Amino acid sequence: MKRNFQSSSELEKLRNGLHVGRPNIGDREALFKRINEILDRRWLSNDGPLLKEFEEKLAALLAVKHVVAMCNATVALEIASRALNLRGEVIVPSYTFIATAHALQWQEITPVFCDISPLTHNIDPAKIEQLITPKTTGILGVHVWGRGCDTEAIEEIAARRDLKVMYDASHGFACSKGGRMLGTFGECEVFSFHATKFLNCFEGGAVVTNNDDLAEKMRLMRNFGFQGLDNVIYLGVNGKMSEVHAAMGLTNLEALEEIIAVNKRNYEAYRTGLSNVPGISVIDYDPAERNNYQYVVIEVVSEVCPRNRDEIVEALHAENIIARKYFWPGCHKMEPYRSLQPNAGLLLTETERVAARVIVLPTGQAVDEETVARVCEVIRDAATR
Ligand code: T4K
Repeated sequence: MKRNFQSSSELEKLRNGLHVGRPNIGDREALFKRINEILDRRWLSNDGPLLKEFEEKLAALLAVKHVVAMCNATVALEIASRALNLRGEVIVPSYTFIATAHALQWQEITPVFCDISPLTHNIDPAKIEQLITPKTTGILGVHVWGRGCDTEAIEEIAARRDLKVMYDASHGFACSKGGRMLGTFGECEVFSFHATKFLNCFEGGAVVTNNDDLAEKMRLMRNFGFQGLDNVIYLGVNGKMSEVHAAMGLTNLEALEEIIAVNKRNYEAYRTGLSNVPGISVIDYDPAERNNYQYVVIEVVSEVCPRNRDEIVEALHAENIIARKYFWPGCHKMEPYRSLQPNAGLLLTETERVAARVIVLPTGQAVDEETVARVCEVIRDAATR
């Protein structure tokens, strides 16, 4: 079990509630057919045919040379940063899921937390240079909510200061930035295919890159460093994606446009439903870009709204709507970072402000317009009470 729940009734409530992150699921028959074929073939993991097909389809969709699928994005981040030879310190936003920071710290690389822009929720390039020290080897940007980072500014700094750039694109599958698909920026980018993500493989992730040598190195690293049957040439781990996970990914890939349409419908219904609630705003997605609309994110501006964010979340939870406060309180306020870097918050003013006002609402295939209307009603009621 991931967490210690306060009581069995809390656990029960979480089981039955309306959740953020209910999985999107494609055609079941297609999935079962693929699983039957896996069983018939008796080839369950280790570079199987479905894994190869999944990697090829993703590469074509993203217009990128290499997709190296892995067991999850956390391991993918670890393998990618190790393959890039990142060491010492890496600049990263604190406003992200804890896995981004942990993937570095796990390898004894210090995540140096950079503040974000309150407008984009992404790392603020104007605050990067002041954090560079002789130990800095790279910048790890995160495309939060699938909205692309300011890749141009980040990569300009990196080129000038001789740093490597990689991105955590866990939220950004099928999204674009400046008309270019996320996945094609920096040295490499990492996607998550966790159950709660836009494209899910139950569990899964991938590193995508146009760099041939890097791709080859990561393929070896995800399989213990084996080159051939008896020869290990790198320190490696078991980062492989199994056939059943690839089967789920391929099946959901076929439902991609359908899932985007449902997410967009819900997103627009939320925008309409919350349009006149004082102090509540729904974050924008640039209509000129490709967006997956996987996250419906609202901000509670307490100067305008009579209730604060936590009171609104409490009201939603009381109605069994399990809205989330991602990414509160920020990585720098979680262990081991709050002990290792007790003063990091001094430079993270916008991170702390944004983390204190964000609520992520339920969406995806499990949510219909009627449900959206109910969630909006609870928010309206709580915000104006
Ligand atoms: N980088 C970024 C920026 C990320 O956001 C993430 C993951 C990663 C890296 C690491 O990716 P992976 O290593 O996981 O591939 C959830 C997800 O578990 C996590 O993958 C995700 N980000 C994060 C934003 O959200 P938790 O701990 O908040 O929630 P969790 O996993 O308990 O699930 C949330 C809710 O979803 C549950 O309360 C109920 C619902 N749910 C979940 C699962 C697994 C379902 O309805 N069905 C399910 O099968 O992290």
